[in-house]
Amino acid sequence: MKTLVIATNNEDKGREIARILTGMDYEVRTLRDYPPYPEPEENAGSFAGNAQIKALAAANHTGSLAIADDSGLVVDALDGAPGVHSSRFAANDEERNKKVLELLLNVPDDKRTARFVAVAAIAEPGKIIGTTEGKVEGIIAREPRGDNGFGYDPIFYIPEFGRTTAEMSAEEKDHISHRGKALRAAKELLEKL
Ligand code: ITT
Repeated sequence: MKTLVIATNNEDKGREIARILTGMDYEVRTLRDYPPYPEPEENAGSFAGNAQIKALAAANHTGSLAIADDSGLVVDALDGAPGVHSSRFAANDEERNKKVLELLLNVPDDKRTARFVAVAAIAEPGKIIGTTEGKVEGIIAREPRGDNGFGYDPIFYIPEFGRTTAEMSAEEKDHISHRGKALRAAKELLEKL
C-alpha cells in the first residue's frame, strides 16, 4: 500500500483532513511519524503557493506522497485580511477572534461578508502533482458562538444554516466546508494516481 503523509502541524486541521480522506487505498501518516521535521517558511503570499511549499517540503522530507492544506479566513471589510496570515493574526484562537470582532465593531451586517478558503496541494518528492481549492461563504458574527471546530469557527456564521461553523457537527462542517470541498477534489486526484 502507498503511503500518504498529511503535512500539517495543526492537530485540528490534521483531524479534519484525516476524516475527509478516509476510505482510500493509502496508508495515512502524519509528520509526527518522521521527526525531526524542519518546517518550511510559508512565504509565498498566496494560499496555493503556501500549500505547495508545505506539500513539497513534506514529500521531500519523507520520500512519500504528501498532501498539505493552506487555508484561512478572508474578510471583505478588512480587504481580505487575515487571509494567508490567519494562523498568525494574534497570539491564540480566542485573541484572533476577538481582534476580528473588534476591527468589525462598527461594520454593519450587510458589510460583514467573509469566506473560508482552502487550497490542498499534493506532491511527490521534487514535484507538485496537483492543487485543488474550496470556499465557503458566510458573515462575521457579532460574538463567538459554539464549541466545535477550531480557529475562527465560533465567529463564522452561515445565514443559510442559522449557525456558526462551531455550532455544526464535524460531519455537517465537512460537508459544506472549504476544506471538505478542496480535499474531496484532492481525493479524486489521488484515486486516479
Ligand atoms: P499548518 O500550516 O501546519 O497546516 P496552520 O494552522 O499554520 O497549520 P495555515 O497556515 O493554513 O495552517 O493557517 C490556517 C489558519 O486559518 C488556521 O490556523 C485557522 O486560524 C484558520 N482556519 C483555517 N481553516 C479553518 C477552519 O476550518 N475553521 C476555522 N478556522 C480556520
